[in-house]
Amino acid sequence: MNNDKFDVSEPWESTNQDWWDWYVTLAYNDENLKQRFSYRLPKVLTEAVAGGLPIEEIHSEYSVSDAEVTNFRRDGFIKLKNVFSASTVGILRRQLKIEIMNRFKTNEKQKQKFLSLDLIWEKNQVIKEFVVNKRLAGIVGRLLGVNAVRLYHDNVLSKEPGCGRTPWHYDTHHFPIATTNVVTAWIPAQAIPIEMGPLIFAKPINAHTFVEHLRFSKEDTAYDQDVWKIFQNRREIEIDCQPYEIGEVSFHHNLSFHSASPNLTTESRLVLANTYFEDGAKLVDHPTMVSGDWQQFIPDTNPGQIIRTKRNPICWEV
Ligand SMILES: O=C(O)CCC(=O)C(=O)O
Ligand SMILES: [Fe+2]
Repeated sequence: MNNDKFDVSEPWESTNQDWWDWYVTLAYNDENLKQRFSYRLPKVLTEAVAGGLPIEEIHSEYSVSDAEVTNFRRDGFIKLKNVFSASTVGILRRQLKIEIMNRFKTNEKQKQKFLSLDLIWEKNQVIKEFVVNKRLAGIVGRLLGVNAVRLYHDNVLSKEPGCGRTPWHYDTHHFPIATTNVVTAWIPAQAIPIEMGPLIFAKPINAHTFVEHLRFSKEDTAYDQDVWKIFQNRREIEIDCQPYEIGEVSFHHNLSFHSASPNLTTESRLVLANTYFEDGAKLVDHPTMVSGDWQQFIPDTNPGQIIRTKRNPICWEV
């Protein structure tokens, strides 16, 4: 990597996997936390399901209450249970696993890495049903109060056993979309106990204003540690670190500050993370390095133009 790549004002010129390899080095990790917890997947996730994917069910409307919308807007995130049934999560998990195994060699998987794949929905029909998904995009639409929602990208995330924390950040850092109406649906493909590395959220949604003055460090864990210190010392801020049940999905706004714990278990923490945004939004004027290789996700679009490519289909509209 040349020095230019460490200038955050420059575009990122490498792959998304390189981006994650670099990004997790910015997280502070407690060296004493090396213990491995054994994790046994329940049968519903390991046994083949007869009858295949319940297409209608997974695209049907999920009812979001007014109180849930209020909580999302106050906190910047919400965790909703039973968005998918356990057997549906089993189908998703099998496909995510196949894609990860196809792409990464076993020795790479053993390196305690944060493995990432994207644009998988274009080649895997089952995963496509979970990405261009009316139920998830509909939840996002109602949480944001908008009329139509497009896909920014899918992300298959496999935090391997022994992989450390994900650094504190908000996604506004990453997404070159000129709107604050952006939400990521984070869909675990198994339950996530605390030891496996659930997402950790700082609430309320304006937690980012307490850390905006901090200098972003692209070489070490200083920024991550500085954010932690401020969040721990401010009475206005509460840290939410809760396990996920099977079928539970979290939705976080692009202003929500979050990180994730290390995976101290013996099993990969498999997640599908889909990011959706309000239809009509434009590409920002100056995409930077922390946006990763965004041109893949928004092809043939110039800074300032409305985003409406084939890779950004409308997934839900009123
Ligand atoms: O999976 C993780 O540890 C982090 C994911 C994340 O930051 C995101 O989906 O916005
Ligand atoms: Fe994030």
